[in-house]
Amino acid sequence: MVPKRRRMRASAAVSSALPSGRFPGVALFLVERRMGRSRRAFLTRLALSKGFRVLDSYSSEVTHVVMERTSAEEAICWQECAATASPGRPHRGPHPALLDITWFTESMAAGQPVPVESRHRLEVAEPRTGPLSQDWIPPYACQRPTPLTHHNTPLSEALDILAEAAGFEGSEGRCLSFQRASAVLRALPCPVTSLRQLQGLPHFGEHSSRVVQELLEHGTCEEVERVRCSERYQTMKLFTQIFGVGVKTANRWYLEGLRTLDELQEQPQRLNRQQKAGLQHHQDLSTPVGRSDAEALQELVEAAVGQVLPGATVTLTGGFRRGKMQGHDVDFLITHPEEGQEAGLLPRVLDHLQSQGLVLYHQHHQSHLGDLTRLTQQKHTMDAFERSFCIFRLPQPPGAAEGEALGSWPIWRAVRVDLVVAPSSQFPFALLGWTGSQLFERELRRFSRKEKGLCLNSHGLFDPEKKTIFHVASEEDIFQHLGLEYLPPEQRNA
Ligand code: DCP
Ligand code: MG
Repeated sequence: MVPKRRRMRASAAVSSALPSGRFPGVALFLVERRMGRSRRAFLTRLALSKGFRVLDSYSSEVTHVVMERTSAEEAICWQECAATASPGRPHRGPHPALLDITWFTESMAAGQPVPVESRHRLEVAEPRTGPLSQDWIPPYACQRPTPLTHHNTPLSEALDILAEAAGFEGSEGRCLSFQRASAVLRALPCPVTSLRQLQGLPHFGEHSSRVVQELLEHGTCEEVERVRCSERYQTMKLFTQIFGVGVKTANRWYLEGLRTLDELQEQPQRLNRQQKAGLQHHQDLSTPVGRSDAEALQELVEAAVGQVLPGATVTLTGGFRRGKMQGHDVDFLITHPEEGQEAGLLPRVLDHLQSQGLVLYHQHHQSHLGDLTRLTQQKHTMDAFERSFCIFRLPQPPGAAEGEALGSWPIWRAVRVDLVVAPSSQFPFALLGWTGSQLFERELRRFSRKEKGLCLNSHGLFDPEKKTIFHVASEEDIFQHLGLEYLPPEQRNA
């Protein structure tokens, strides 16, 4: 591993390079995949020393993309993915040349960019219609970038419905199979237009392939439509969307003949405190929370945390950290640089928020941290951090609701907020665990266990053979320990 200080020096060198370099009209981008981080940093310094301009990230300014040990098909896939990953920055003018490292080494030896010849180029003449390279679509979602917007939304949404319905029936295996197939579709660099493209892709069994085939041939899938319209699916969806109601409770109510929220309201004896609050604010809580609301909440939580424990930090996690514009709740992770200072923080923060009239409901859970070795081996989805599941009363600025009449805007809305507190040594693991997506997290843990023999959760990474715990300073360190290429949060939308 390249020490952090050296890594920072390399990227600082990139950013501070002269905008034009010695060769105007030439801007290099070196692709880290296959090349590796340290070699990329080395080659970057070499090129800068020769007066080349090297860009740190892929953008419309790049003229020469340099890759190592990469096939022409992979290069095209990479370019499509890179273009998807920076959607706001379409390429003006011609696409950059996709080049093998030989062009780079010859240019370095010559001290100037050598003319691009066809032997340097990594380009395929025909657009792809055949199977997508399995090498490019590895089986675990944590091994491949998954952007928020992708090329196969109607297909993945259909599989998501079948996954959700299987979850409602308690068929975890079937649910995961559909989720994994859907996640593969989200990671593809192009739209699937023929069944042949699915050949050899991971997680495409007979059932998921049949659904895709029907959608490609008829534009709709009979099974998906049947499920979507069924009373069972619709009721289970309605009930599980209530704060505090899981699949088991929803199923019991369904079997007892309940179908509507009104019927639940009439039977308050069935509901616990959390579910009562969930029903009371159901209309607001089933309306997606926007990014501006999440940012307003962050300011409120930061102010309260800053009052109670100066120096503590508040990080937005969950879907919003992955770049989503909307979510069903807002997730925050709180820590303090001095380990131990954060203990027992939440009751004081909530008192402060409550005194401002900002809390409609909260349910505090104490931490049960204790021995880290034991904690890192826990398989439960729930972690042992101190946390609070809350409903906040968020003041609304005028103009927040669509089509509102002047002077009649809603003064506040209810929003679901999760507050979690982690000690600083566990913060990178907690951040990784709370950023999601849920499938991404599952796959990351499965990859750690099956491929590396390591136990990963939101508290740490443990080697059960050597009985050692890994100490890390960042999410990047965790990916590195697992031998995975780092994926920023926006690429974890599996
Ligand atoms: N999480 C998890 N396993 C769970 C629940 C949550 O790994 N069973 C992690 C991953 C999630 C994160 O916590 O991304 C936050 O949980 P949310 O349910 O809030 O999920 P998102 O924030 O991703 O979705 P939304 O935008 O709907 O809030
Ligand atoms: Mg969330």
